[in-house]
Amino acid sequence: SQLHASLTQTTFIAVKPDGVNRRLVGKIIQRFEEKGFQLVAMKMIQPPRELVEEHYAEHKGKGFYNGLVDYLCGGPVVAMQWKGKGVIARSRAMMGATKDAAPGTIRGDFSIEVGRNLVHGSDCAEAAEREIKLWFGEDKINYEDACEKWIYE
Ligand code: RTP
Ligand code: MG
Repeated sequence: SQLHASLTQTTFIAVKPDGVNRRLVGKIIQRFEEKGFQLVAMKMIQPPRELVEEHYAEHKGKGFYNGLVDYLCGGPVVAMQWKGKGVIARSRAMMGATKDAAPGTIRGDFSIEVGRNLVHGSDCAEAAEREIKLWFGEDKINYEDACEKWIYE
């Protein structure tokens, strides 16, 4: 069905090292859960430099690139896959703009600097697919269709 198809949209969201070190992981996850999105995969890693360079390859050569890579591989990152209707665009809206994020958004409420902005989210379907492969590889975590058994005996 069309509803089922829309529910299969999945995005890559990461809590960056400032979010982890500021103890904001729970709060950030809670926002996406409360919205109605479903957490389908999560792991915490300190990403190797090569992974982060590839993740932000589109920004290579820009003035902020080296600092950006230092920042993201400078501590633990909580890497996640989130699923739901319109989750790619809607989670980006919930994160807030790159610059001067509005109050009510995660960045707008909890961060001041563009280079300490707590969260990453894929900006389109192609990026989501690429980033999920990059961060999770072939680890295919696919429990969502079987989750009823954790509610009903
Ligand atoms: P992200 O990829 O981390 O979700 O952030 P974004 O889409 O909102 O922003 P993007 O343009 O992809 O930039 C990636 C990260 O680079 C830093 N940045 N600094 N100084 C600057 O002008 C500048 N522009 C971007 C931010 O940390 C941004 O999250
Ligand atoms: Mg981006």
